Amino acid sequence: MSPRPQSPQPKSVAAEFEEHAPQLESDAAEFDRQAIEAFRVGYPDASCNPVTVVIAAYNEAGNIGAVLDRIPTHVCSLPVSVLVVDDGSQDQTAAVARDHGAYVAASPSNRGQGAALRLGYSLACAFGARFIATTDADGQYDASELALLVDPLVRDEADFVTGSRRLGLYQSTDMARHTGVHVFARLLSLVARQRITDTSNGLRAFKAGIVEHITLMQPQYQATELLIGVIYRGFRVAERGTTMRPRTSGTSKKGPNLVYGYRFGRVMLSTWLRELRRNRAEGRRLSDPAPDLAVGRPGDDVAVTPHADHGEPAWSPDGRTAG
Ligand SMILES: Nc1nc2c(ncn2[C@@H]2O[C@H](COP(=O)(O)OP(=O)(O)OP(=O)(O)O)[C@@H](O)[C@H]2O)c(=O)[nH]1
Ligand SMILES: [Mg+2]
Repeated sequence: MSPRPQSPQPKSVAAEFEEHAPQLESDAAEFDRQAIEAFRVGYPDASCNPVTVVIAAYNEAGNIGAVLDRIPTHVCSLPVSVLVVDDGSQDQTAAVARDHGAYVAASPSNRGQGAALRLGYSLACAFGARFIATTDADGQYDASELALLVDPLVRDEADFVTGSRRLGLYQSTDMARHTGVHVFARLLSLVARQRITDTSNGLRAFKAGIVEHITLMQPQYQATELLIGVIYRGFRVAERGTTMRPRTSGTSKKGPNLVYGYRFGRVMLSTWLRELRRNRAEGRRLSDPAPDLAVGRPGDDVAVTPHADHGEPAWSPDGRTAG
């Protein structure tokens, strides 16, 4: 009698990660290099202002214009640039974003929000941003609150500031979402050994220098990879209460709640294992301080002025320097 075929053992999350990570990284890095080159050709005079808002947008033509119109020209007295990363939208997302004054990095193939943001961070750094902020293209966040997040960076009280719907306002009636946000925040607080109340808020700001110290490999569910990476590198993380509304129009790209929760949890676990191992290999402890960050570049003469007044001027086409 021939032996029964053995069904393959399911791989652990860590094993799956180890197997796919190097390939993903090299392919993605090559894609990013080409996209940065294409951006340079498209915008030969490109230069990012000290605060650069990076927005990943996919099929958001109905929302992106209004989102861009609400981004202030200055945050904490610093001029703002906006960079939209659109990868393969089938609608007019890129054209609308350009019309509303943003730089647009557009590529034909869709890779996911995480890949788009990673490319946006690289571009923002390469073109001179000192503080990178993010928001979403679907109108869920209030860009007038960006100053709340940039202010602790400018004052050097934090390196990374994330919005928190639980400390602010969460206008969702979806109880599963409320529960998910709560549960993931508890889990992350445990492994981070500090209180985190919102692990997936898309409104955030951080010192641009952080980018070179963290590993970003997740093509879609990026929020928790970024947050855990920053915490495990020892950077100072702060939260500020912000507003989160239902999206203005269109549908979520993250799938129904169960799928979203499962994939989000998987990314959280695999990132935690990765960062834990990396710290062990380097002999680092969670409480060790982060590498020094240079805010600004040599020869950069823009003054960083702490600014207590959060009233920001409204967007005006003349005031926008980007695009
Ligand atoms: N460039 C790019 N952007 C994406 C992609 N997927 C999502 N985005 C953008 O990322 C932002 C967040 O995506 P959403 O689908 O709203 O996901 P979410 O806000 O995490 O989840 P919801 O609460 O369900 O809305 C939006 O601005 C999307 O347009 C993608 O594949 N490529
Ligand atoms: Mg959304």
